[in-house]
Amino acid sequence: MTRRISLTQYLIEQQRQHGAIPQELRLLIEVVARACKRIAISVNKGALGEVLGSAGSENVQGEVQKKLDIIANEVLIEANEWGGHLAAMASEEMEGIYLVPNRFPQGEYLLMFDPLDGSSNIDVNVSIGTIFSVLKKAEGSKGVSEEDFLQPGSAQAAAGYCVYGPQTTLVLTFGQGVAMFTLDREQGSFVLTSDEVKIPEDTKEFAINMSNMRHWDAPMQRYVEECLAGSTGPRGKDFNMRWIASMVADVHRILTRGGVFMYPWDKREPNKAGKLRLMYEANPMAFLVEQAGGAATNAKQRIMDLQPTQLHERVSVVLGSKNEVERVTAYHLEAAQ
Ligand code: AHM
Ligand code: MG
Repeated sequence: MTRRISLTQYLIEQQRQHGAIPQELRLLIEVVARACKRIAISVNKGALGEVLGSAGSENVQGEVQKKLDIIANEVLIEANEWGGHLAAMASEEMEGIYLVPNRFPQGEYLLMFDPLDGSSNIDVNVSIGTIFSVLKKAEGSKGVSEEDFLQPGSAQAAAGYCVYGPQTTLVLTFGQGVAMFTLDREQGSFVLTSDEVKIPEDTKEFAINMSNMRHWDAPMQRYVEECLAGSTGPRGKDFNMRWIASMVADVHRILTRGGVFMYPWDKREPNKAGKLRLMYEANPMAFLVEQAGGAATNAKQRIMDLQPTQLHERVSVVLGSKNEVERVTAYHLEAAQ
């Protein structure tokens, strides 16, 4: 019988044998995983748990909040505030940072999350997920403010997501590869199901919201037009397209079988760099994708090199199979010259 490795065991082994993670970080990830299990339970209840539909409020980005967006945010905060490993948290659903209350011990880590990504899919029973990114407060910095969070993605100590789909899967990186864990509902624990996640360098599958095509810039249109031209076009091969409208689910497919995911800048709101958020969507996904051998850019530069200036900053995203990401990026750099 093959040995089943639980998330707890995996994390302890990472800490002990490989020295890959400090104890505090291990505890933090365990707490995040526990919160994800609670979110998975609410997601699964659906209409029976009265968790569907709008909450009747808007978040800082002016998006309508769903009941589950708020529930997931609360679950993550409640689970993480008392453990002693965090200094503060930040979320897509909260305008400012959330300081660990004084009654709890303070740690050195900073946790950022999109509590429920793919909100438009909640009510229609399509995969959604939680995305998270972990940073460490700069040494010697007293107290904690929004400034402490404004570190490039390359400074992440850990990142991951949990996708609530036909299976609940937790995907993690500490900067030494990517591991996937599947939730065993009977046991109530995450079990390691893949520890050498690799994205193939080449692919014939792209993911983009095609309905926005007329608004993209010329290099983006060129790339997709060439894919659509298939075997008789300049690429000489047929491409397939997938768009789930949940970044977690689209990235999960790419980590599983390759592909390229794009949410580019477009002309409708030229002052916005893109739709997705840098700190708690693009950076953690870029970290996972690079650790699996893929690449992630904003169509010009490596995402993890970008210096954030705001907590809720947006960014254009191109990530996945390396050769395709490099091609999209090259088209943009060529056009900029
Ligand atoms: P959300 O964080 O409010 O759910 O928005 C992010 C989502 C991504 O998961 C997904 O890739 C994208 O928005 C879908 O956008 P669109 O509705 O344009 O297809
Ligand atoms: Mg969201």
